[in-house]
Amino acid sequence: MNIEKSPARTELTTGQVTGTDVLYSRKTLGQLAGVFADEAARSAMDPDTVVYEVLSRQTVPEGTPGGLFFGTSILHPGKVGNEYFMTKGHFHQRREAAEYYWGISGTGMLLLSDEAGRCTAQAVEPGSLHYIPGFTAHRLVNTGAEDLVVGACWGSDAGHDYGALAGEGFPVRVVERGGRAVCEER
Ligand code: M6P
Ligand code: ZN
Repeated sequence: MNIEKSPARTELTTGQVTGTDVLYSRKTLGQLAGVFADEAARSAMDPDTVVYEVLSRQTVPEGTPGGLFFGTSILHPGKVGNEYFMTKGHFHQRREAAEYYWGISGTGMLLLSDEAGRCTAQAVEPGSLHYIPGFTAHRLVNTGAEDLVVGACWGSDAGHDYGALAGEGFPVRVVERGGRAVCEER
């Protein structure tokens, strides 16, 4: 039997994903209206500023039961007002679907919120491993001066529900106070 070369790669130090079925997406400040607390500060910034990029490998169509997706999020350093750059964050459409995140480089926080709005924060650093249980919204925050690079693996039928966070958002925000990152509850 022929031993095949793997059809895709992930670089362990950079999180880059290459090969077949790799998708790329990015979110700019202009696409993140309503996500940061200080909307005036956000709209005064260059809307083309890239906040984060996502590389993912999706070998089956979105929604396929039982499959897995693999991805890397690259969250750039920065702030809107005193709030650190962060991902939009989401619940899964299929609420019970869990996910793994792991830190590749940089430092930050993973915010987790259950459906009752009970929030916890986990420190993200190279090698940190984060099990995100079902029924739990998740968002990454870059509190460092370099890119925060985080790997992810989630179910192909998990889906994304951004709407549930669109109103009040996460019950906690990560802001800089006196030169350090603090989590402030609403
Ligand atoms: C990770 C995964 C993806 C997610 C991406 C960006 O790579 O959780 O499913 O889309 O982060 O996060 P968000 O969808 O919250 O913008
Ligand atoms: Zn997810």
